[in-house]
Amino acid sequence: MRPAQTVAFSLPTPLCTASSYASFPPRICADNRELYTSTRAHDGFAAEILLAQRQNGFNSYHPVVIPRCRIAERWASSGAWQLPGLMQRLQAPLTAKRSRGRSFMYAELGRPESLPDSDLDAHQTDLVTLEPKEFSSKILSQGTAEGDSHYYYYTTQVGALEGGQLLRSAPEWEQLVPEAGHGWGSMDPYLSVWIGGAGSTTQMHYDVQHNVFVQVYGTKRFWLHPPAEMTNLHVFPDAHPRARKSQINFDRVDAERFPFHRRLRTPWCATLHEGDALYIPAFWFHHVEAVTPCVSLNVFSESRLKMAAARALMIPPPIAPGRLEDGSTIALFLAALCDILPKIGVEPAVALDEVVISRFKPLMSLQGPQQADIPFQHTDSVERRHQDYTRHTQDLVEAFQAMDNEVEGEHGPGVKDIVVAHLLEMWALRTFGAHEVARCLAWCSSNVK
Ligand SMILES: O=C(O)CCC(=O)C(=O)O
Repeated sequence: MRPAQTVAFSLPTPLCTASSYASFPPRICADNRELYTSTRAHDGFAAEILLAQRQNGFNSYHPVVIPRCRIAERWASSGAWQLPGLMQRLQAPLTAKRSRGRSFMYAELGRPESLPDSDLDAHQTDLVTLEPKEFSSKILSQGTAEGDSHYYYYTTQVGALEGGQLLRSAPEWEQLVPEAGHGWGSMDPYLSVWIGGAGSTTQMHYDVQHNVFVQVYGTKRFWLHPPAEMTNLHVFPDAHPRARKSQINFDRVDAERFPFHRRLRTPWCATLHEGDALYIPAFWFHHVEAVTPCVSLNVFSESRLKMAAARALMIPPPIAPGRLEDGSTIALFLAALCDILPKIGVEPAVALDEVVISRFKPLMSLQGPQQADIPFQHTDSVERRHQDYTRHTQDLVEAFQAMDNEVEGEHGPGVKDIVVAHLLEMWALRTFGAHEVARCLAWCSSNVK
């Protein structure tokens, strides 16, 4: 068998120049140090982030670095969040992730209807319980001759540490919420801590919450891609335990398995030093590398954009559940997609093709007998059963309009692509079951006109 073709990882150095994107961050206003005072813009968005974005020529749906952010600087300089001070404050043992490789890719296990995690070997981690001092010495020696050849990572919600004492020691964290008005979302904002050694990476992924990330000890580097790069990043399917993460190993890209990788544009880069903060809007992809041993804190908070997307994803599948093998249900399913999708500006053939090649083909071979064994029955009976999807269409148009209202500038279509991929998979799953999603969408992609 021919070995997989590999190409070297092509992440640029920070502040990349030869790029179709501008360098990141091109300009930061030096006097923008009062991040998150009580000031809010008229729509409740933190005025200081908007200010930093405007001063950089970014729109409001764009990541921005706030160097020497007031809260971050206070935390970094107090010593309480520096590695030695933090380890002293922790009494209880920590349960950390341990890996032979440097890449940490979190999986949500035990979800009721999920695809098998076929790539376990590549990202195998186990959990180890260590005394804080022991953990600290492991991450400080990580990658050196004294190290034990493993990589260690610890992350948790700060509220879970020492009976909530650490959270109470940093009450200003609540100011790190970009959109005001708790209560309109389904999730309360929370503060998390991330502690790891030099070289560890967190795999490229997006979150549906806004993220304000603060560096309190050491140096961390981020690579960011806008939502429109979803297809090129070959994201795991939504029913997969590693949903939202890229399937690509960026240390050794398999160009044959991930054909869209070559279309990927140069990412934005941001290097955070102690006292710097980074705002990552919901749905922006980010890949993170600890340049040195690091302690970071971040606040995830609800985004109106996620609420708008959730509205689209609550719309049920257009047809009743059925068996893939009976042939007429899948034909009906495809007919419904062809009716509904164009009304929200989506070309069914393109959307199906991209979802299958980008998300499913790298995981499993979808060619050959798998597709042929579904009898195609686009007969009169299908035409007769073809329903009126006006309600579905109206609901989707409204939900997409709500998303448009939240995203300023050119990134709206990228968020919609993510939601459409999710919707196609969710409808396929609820119509045919988790184990048939790949076959259903591959069949639709091959038979759509
Ligand atoms: O700092 C890290 O390693 C990961 C942080 C991250 O993925 C996040 O804040 O979403």
